Amino acid sequence: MSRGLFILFEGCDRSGKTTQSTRLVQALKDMGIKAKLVKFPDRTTAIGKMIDGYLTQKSQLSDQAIHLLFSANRWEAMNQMRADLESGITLVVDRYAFSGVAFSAAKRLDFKWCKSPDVGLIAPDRVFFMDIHPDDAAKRDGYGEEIYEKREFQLDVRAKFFSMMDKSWAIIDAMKDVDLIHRQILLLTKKALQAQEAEPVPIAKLWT
Ligand code: DGP
Ligand code: NA
Ligand code: NA
Repeated sequence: MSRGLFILFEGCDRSGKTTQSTRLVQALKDMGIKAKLVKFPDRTTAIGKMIDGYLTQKSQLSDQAIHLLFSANRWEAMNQMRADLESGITLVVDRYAFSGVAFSAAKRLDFKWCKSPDVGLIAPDRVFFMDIHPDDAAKRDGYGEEIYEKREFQLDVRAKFFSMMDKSWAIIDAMKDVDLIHRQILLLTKKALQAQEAEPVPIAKLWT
């Protein structure tokens, strides 16, 4: 049995990642493919609760401390994610280490320093970047409730994401119709699954 794929959604806030990742998992399951949704930050763990307190502005933490907590929140999920991939489950992940670097580097923390705690995490096989201009994102429901939802900052975050892209990334126009985006993403995911079937690639690690 072949391993599952690690499909990642990244993007600025309110770009539709949660909607699209949820729909993708459902579509894969409907096709009889084992799939699971994973969301970062995972606010349910002890570390995740500290992150939630920071994001909702109930507590304060230094830029470095929150950066390391976000990374730890990914590391604490690694064993389960590896086990799932090895057992043939395709993981659809909503945010990951690229968010970690983009958000902290946008605060002017050193780019290399930002990457270092996430070195060695499982690498995604395919990344969908939900691209939205922060001016358009700001018009969406609930915008501005959390600490990072400010225009200038999101512009910086978007630029940082662009600086990290490689050929495993696809830029998705997040302003398009929700169903259209879903079909585009499903098609790209099917292609990735077929490619993995034809020529299996082992699980890789980040930034090595
Ligand atoms: P979300 O639950 O996807 O809306 O994410 C919450 C906020 O946290 C959002 O503004 C993006 C930000 N974020 C996600 N991951 C990280 C990370 O690893 N580091 C930092 N600094 N921010 C992150
Ligand atoms: Na958000
Ligand atoms: Na989201």
